[in-house]
Amino acid sequence: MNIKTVSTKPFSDQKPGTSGLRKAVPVFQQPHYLENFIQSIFDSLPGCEGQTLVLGGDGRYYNRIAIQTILKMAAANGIGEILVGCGGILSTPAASWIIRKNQAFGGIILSASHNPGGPNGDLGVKYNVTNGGPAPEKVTEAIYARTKAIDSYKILAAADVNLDQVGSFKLGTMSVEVIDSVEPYVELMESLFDFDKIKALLTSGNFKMCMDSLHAVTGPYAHALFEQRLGAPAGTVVNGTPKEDFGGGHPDPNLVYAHDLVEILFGDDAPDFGAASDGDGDRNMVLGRQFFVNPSDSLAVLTANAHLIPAYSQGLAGVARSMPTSAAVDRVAAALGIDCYETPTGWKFFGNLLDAGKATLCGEESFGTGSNHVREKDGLWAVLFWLNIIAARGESVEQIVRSHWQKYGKNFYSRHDYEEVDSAKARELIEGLLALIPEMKGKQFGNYEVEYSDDFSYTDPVDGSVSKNQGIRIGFTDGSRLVFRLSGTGTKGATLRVYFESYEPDASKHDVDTQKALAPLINLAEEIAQIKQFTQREFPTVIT
Ligand code: VG1
Ligand code: CO
Repeated sequence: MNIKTVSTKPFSDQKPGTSGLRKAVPVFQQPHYLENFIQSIFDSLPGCEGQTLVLGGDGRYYNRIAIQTILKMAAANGIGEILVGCGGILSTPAASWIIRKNQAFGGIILSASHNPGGPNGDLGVKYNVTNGGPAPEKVTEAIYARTKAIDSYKILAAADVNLDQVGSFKLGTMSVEVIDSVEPYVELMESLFDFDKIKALLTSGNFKMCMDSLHAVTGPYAHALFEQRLGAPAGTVVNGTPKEDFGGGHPDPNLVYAHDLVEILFGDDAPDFGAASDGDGDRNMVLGRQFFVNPSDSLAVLTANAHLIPAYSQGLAGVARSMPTSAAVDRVAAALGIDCYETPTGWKFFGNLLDAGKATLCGEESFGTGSNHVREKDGLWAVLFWLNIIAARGESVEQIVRSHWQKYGKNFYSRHDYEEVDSAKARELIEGLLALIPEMKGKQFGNYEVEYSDDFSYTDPVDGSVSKNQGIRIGFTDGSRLVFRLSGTGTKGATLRVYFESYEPDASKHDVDTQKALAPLINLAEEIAQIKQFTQREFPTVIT
């Protein structure tokens, strides 16, 4: 075996963010950049020698090249076996499932999720642990510490291997198993949902759906599930062939970046149901005919209807949501008499709750929902969950959501993103807010009185670990709330996220346009934070 030890120097910018290390492709293309980070992962995993790891990515530009490098480095670092998705493809939830199903030691997922791809787009590397979920902070911190000290890495001198066919072979002494990327995931979904009921709905002739995979990783999964297994007509899945640059778009399922789907669902003769997923398949957007489902509401509706789903019919242990996610699900949890946990942004914080059996469903306002079936959020799982509810209730998406509001009241909710703003100015805005926190309580702004204000800090109820500085919250006595935080996934400048929420129990007021209903809070956020001045923007880049 020809193992080379290559000397290198640390890069100072390899700190993993909300979801792994994300950088522009040219950054990853610098000599030793990817190798340093991968070696730092191996160096931070005591006992990984001889173990099984899972490897795959969302198919974006540089995925194939990076996978070849990682395979040769794994072989040189004494990894026993690698399970790699055919063509180097695994959606994030599928990778999580493959780790769990095979009781692997962990996995490396290549993705920058919803960020654009291509030679000038982004790439990302994320390490997932034995439970199938994103590495907790203590692991990502160890990896980061190692990136700052690294002076060499190991790589096997070998030719590239063929990953385009299922099969097994050796790379040095390491076994490589090229596995079907899609089938195990389809089997998992079939074990959770009532496929007969969903199939009856999709083949009834009275129900039309459109799934937009945005040229990203869910294409092959969606074709296999909806068209092949569940009988929906060919053409149900659009943009279903993954492209290395996602067709030039942002593979982000929201009202701005998935606007083709939005136009179809809000157009004449619209289908009954629309859905989209992101670059790596862990997010979902759900639409009814001329109706948008806010992701925070989606989590609440799934929770309230979980008893209709075979996998969850015995009841839920609890639910969890990220802090900026609206409190709609809290009301359902209270009605069901189950616990509701509030965590920082990012799926890694749900792992312990899921492992400890404290939560069954989890969700984030950023189009992410999932359950204890894997340890990642799962876009197609959410789509199937919705289809199963629709099939079981025989009602439209709009009817289901409206009756939910009728029962629980409505949490008007919106997020405004200011993308690619000046990092120093964004930091200044946050510092300014932090300085205001101590004097906020009791302050009156028009009709609003501040009930509390803090920089959110989370103590994990399972292992007691503390995560500080997770976003600024300003809560008012009427239950409404403002949240400010900086994105940990962007790669250009800074992205400011501002979250608005207010509660309306009166169903006769549920038709008010969301931005109008929240206008007083939106104006207040501007007054308090001087967003226009600091971002130099009149309007947000994305409004959800
Ligand atoms: C964003 C979302 C967060 C999500 C994260 C990763 O993080 O807000 O809810 O978990 O992306 O999702 P941030 O730090 O940019 O706000 V994905 O689909 O990019 O893995
Ligand atoms: Co994603």
